[in-house]
Amino acid sequence: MQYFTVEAVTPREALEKMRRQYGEEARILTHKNVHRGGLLGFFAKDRVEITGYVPNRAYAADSSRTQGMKTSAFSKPSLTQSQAVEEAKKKILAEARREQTFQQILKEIKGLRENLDITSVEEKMSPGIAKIEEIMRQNDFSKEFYDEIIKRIRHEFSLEDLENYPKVQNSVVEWIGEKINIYPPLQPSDKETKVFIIVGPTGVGKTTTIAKLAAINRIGNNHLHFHRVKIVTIDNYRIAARQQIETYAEIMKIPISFVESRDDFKKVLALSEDKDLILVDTIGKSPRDLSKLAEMKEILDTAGSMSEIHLAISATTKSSDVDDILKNFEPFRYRAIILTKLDETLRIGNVVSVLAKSGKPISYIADGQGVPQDIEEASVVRLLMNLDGFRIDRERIEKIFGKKEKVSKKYWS
Ligand SMILES: Nc1nc2c(ncn2[C@@H]2O[C@H](COP(=O)(O)OP(=O)(O)O)[C@@H](O)[C@H]2O)c(=O)[nH]1
Ligand SMILES: [Mg+2]
Repeated sequence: MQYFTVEAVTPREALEKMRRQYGEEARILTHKNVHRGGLLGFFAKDRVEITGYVPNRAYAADSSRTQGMKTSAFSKPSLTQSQAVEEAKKKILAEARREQTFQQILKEIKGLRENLDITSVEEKMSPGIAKIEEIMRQNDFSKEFYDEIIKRIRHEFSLEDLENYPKVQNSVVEWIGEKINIYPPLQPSDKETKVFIIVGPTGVGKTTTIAKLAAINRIGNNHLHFHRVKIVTIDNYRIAARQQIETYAEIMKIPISFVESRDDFKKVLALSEDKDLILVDTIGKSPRDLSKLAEMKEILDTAGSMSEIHLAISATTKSSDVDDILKNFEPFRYRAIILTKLDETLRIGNVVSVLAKSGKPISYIADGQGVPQDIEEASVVRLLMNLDGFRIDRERIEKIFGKKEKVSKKYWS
């Protein structure tokens, strides 16, 4: 007995192939469609597979003709033959079972693929999500940041609600707001002298911000203002860039001291006990000059617990640089970020993404070169208003995050 498997594209071709190879006596046992090729069943081609056998010619031919009687007396060969057929059946059944398992797996993969297709259909069906992603990208939010927001949309919105774009947008703006941390502004204290220090890269607006803070806290009409303000400039690079701040101090009639070393600073602090606010400007070259930064830190440490350090960062800085700056200045243990030059960019996603990740709060926002009007206490509302592409419902976010007015209004009206 000879078993065979024949495969072809069509049933007719398979049959012809079987006849050609195994003759007229070939018998078919199974006949099925199979998938061939492709990857995990994808792109597979359908083919026809025939399995069968050719009866043993010695028995078949002989028994039917010349040795008819003899053969009938020989039960053994016919038994062997039926055993063989049984075996063939078993083999084919086992094969079929394997095939069944394979088909099952194929079915599951197909199901998986269909699920995937459904997801992409869902994505296609909610242009709202695509639009949110696009706007967030335009605002320079990091991928990590907007992926999280989109995940949250998917999680919290029903398919029906997803159709309501204004609603989705309002929630997204609110969630971005939740990620922004705010540090409270300077408050005078009866008991002690406050030392407010600004560090940060060159050119971000530290000196300008010190002048603005001096002005709004010294001569603004806010009843909470400090009465005795002093400016100290620490210049451990000995760059002697004094004129800019000296001019401001002169106009505002605020005393100013220049300090180059730890001892200098100690002396100035000791002589300033009568002041209730000391604003400290620092001069640096490159934040990568770590030895100079270490020296600066040593000088600033002199102020000890009286002091709080804020790090100035320009809103125009790209996110990888913001990340570097946050790290380089980490030894200063700054409490908060002063965000400068907000007027120079419509994209604040970069800074918001990095700050959200680091958890650092923002204390002040500077949005122009004007001293003193272009500064305000940081507020979530102010930052959200700066987002580009979203229609911001100001009343709503003020209800959630608190109303904030421009400082110039608060101090100068
Ligand atoms: N557009 C804009 N320019 C600013 C702002 N703050 C400071 N500047 C300008 O940035 C430049 C550097 O400022 P400066 O205070 O000297 O930076 P510093 O090196 O950090 O002390 C100056 O031309 C400032 O007028 C701001 O909020 N917006
Ligand atoms: Mg400066």
